[in-house]
Amino acid sequence: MEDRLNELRAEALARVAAATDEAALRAVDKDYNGKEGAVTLLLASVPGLPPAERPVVGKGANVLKRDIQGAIAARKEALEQAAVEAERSGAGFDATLPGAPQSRGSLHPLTQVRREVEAIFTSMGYAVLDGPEVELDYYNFQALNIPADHPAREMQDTFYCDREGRLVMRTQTSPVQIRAMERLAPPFRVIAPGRVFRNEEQDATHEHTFHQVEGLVVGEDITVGHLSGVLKGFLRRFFLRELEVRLRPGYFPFVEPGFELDIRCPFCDDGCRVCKHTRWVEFCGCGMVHPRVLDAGGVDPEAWTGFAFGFGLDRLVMLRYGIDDIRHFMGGDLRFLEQF
Ligand code: FA5
Repeated sequence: MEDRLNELRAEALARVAAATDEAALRAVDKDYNGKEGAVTLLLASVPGLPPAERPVVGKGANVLKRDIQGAIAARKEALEQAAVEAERSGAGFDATLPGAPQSRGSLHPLTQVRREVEAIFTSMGYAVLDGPEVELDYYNFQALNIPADHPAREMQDTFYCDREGRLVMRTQTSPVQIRAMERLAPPFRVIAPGRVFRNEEQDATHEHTFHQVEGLVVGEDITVGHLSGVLKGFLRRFFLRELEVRLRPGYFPFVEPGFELDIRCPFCDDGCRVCKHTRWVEFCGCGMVHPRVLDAGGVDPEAWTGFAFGFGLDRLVMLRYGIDDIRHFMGGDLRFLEQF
C-alpha cells in the first residue's frame, strides 16, 4: 500500500509540474481529489484494510491529498506570475500609457439641494425627520382634518394601495406632522423632506412622483410672524440674497389661517418665463397648525400653538438651476444628470 501511495505522489506531482494552464491543474485535482479521484478512492478503501494498515494508509492518503492541493496552488500562482511577467516584458507593453479613465459619479441635483436645505434648517435648530411613503389614510388625511367625504381630498389625486382605501401612497409630507407630534414633546421644530405621489397628468411642472419638505414648529405663543421670519431666513440663506416674500390667503384643512407664500422672482425685475410675467413665484403652502390637528397629534391646543409649511423640493431645484421641465429629474438621461 505504501508503494501505491508513493506511486500516486510521484505521478500527481509530475503532472502538476508539467501543467501549463489552470484547466490542466483543475484536471489533476479532479483525477486525484475529485469524487472518483485516485486518492479519494484510496481513502474510501481504508475501512476494508487489515487493521494494522489502516492508520498508515489513512494518514498517508490524507497527507498526499494536502500535498497535491498545495502543489496545485503553488503552480497556479507561478503560472499567473509568469503570465504577468510575459505581458510586462513583451513587445507593445508601455508602462507610461495613462490608465483607463474612471468616470466619476455625482449626487442627483435633488439630493444635493435636499442636503443643503437640511443643513440650513439644522443650523436653525431643526431636527430632520422621515416618514413612510406608503402611509395610512389616517395620517395622510383624517388626522390632518380631512375626513373621508371631505372635498379637499379631490385637491390631491391619490394612489390607493388597497381596496378598502386604508393605505395610500402619501400625497404630501404633512402626515409626518402627526407622527412628529405623537413622538416628540413640545416645544420642538422639525422638517421632514421626502417623496410624495399624486395620480396627476404630467407636464413641465407636474410629476406623479415628486418631493416636498415639510416644516413644523410647536411651541408657546408661536405666531405668523415666526412663520414668515423662518421662511424668509431660509430663502435668504438658500438664494444668498434678500428676496421679497408675500403671504396670500390659501386653503389647507390642517392650518388656520392658511397661506400661500410667494417669492419675488429670482430671475427678473419685470417679468419673465419662470414667473409667467407675474414677478412672483409660488413657493409653499403654510399656516398656523389647526387646533384639531394638534389634538389629533396629542398636543394640547390650549397650551401650545404652531406653524407648518410644505414646499416642493423639485420646484426649488428648478429655480436654483433654471431647469425648465420637472420630468428631467426622473428621466434617467445621463446628459442631464452629468451637469450636476
Ligand atoms: C401641500 O401638499 C400641503 N401639504 C402643503 C402645506 C404643508 C400647507 C403645511 C400648509 C401647511 P400643495 O398641494 O400646494 O400643498 O403642494 C405643495 C407644493 O408641492 C407645491 O407648492 C408644489 O411646489 C409642489 N407640488 C404639488 N404638486 C406637484 C406636482 N404634481 N409635481 C411637482 N410638484 C408639486
